[in-house]
Amino acid sequence: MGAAEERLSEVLEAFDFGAPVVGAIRYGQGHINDTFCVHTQPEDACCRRFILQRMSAAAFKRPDQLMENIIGVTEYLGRKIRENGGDRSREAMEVLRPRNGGAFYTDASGGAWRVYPFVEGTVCHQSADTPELFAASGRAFGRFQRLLGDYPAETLHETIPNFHNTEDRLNKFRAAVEADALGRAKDCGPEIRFVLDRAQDCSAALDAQRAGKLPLRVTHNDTKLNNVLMDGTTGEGICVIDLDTVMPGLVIYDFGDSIRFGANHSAEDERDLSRVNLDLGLFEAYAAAFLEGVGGALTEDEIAYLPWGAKLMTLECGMRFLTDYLEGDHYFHTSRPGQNLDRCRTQFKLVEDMERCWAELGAIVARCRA
Ligand code: ADP
Ligand code: GN1
Ligand code: MG
Repeated sequence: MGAAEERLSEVLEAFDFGAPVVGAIRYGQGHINDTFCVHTQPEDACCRRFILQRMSAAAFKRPDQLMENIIGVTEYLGRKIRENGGDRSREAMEVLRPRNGGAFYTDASGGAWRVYPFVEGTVCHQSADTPELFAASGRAFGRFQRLLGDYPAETLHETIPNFHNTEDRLNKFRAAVEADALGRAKDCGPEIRFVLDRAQDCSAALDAQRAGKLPLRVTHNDTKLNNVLMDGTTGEGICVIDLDTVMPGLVIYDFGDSIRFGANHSAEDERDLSRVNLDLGLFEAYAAAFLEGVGGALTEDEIAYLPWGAKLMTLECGMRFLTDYLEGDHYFHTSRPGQNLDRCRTQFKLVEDMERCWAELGAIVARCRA
């Protein structure tokens, strides 16, 4: 498909931004889509910005279905936010349709592009420097969950089939080790063993779901700290973004993915593993705030399984990074060789920390519930 930059001028022409475009630059730190910030200059107002994204063809096979989900969810959230007296333009994403009237634009080489107005006055954090900040993200993701509590789940397309099916992720991982397409398996023997030693764990949430303990809800499924925009002045969580994977799922996935990314003080690709440590204070701050945001909607079993959500999302994500490393880094964006293996190692270090503090994680969740 080629570099996204090569298509930019064609794509910028396809949208009416309401004012002349001054420029478009690469933006953000997402691992999946090609994201640009578009600057426009209205005649009698200050610069207006937009987010322009080429949706990842490796991740999303059906951009039409993906955008149908996003339009459905953003319009629904918009209505709810207005009903609650909120500010629709800041608290929910909005899709700016291309001139041809569809939900997205397909470029001459088949790339699928969409535009959102930039949510101004917000900050996107890459790490949770304080418990207050992390708690604010937890309240926002919890509220997101609550607002979508009545969303008609059956209308949502599965944008990535089996996205958090950890058993399926394990099978795909085993296949990648078996194929060893680039001869990289020899560099990651301990990491491969780490996963195989935890094969049983990969069924923990699915077993509970099959036993009727964990209900399907409409979940975000990608609740990293950098997928929520925080108010630049008050620090509160304003707008949940990156809605590509809003699908039916388990609430423990949304809790767990936030913990995986945010409840430590190191980067996801940190090479010095002595710096990668689960922070129980951050875990507690997030758990309390997430439960507050959800507002009493969770069952006892869902709350009891929150630590499993944290461990499973971390193990699964490490396994996904390792699978991508073995397959030649075709899914997650990388900026240096070995980055996916480094990412995998940080995740497994956090899994070890969770295993060591397992009883404490349960006690913290019980405390937050009380
Ligand atoms: P990816 O799936 O690649 O992670 P995201 O949709 O999360 O892509 O976007 C990447 C980054 O772009 C976000 O982390 C955020 O910094 C920024 N971003 C996305 N949408 C908006 C928006 N509407 N307003 C402001 N910033 C945004
Ligand atoms: C990706 O899109 P982004 O960067 O917010 C990925 C998540 C992973 C995460 C790891 C659609 O999230 O599932 O947990 O990277 N998103 C998709 O950082 O695969
Ligand atoms: Mg993102």
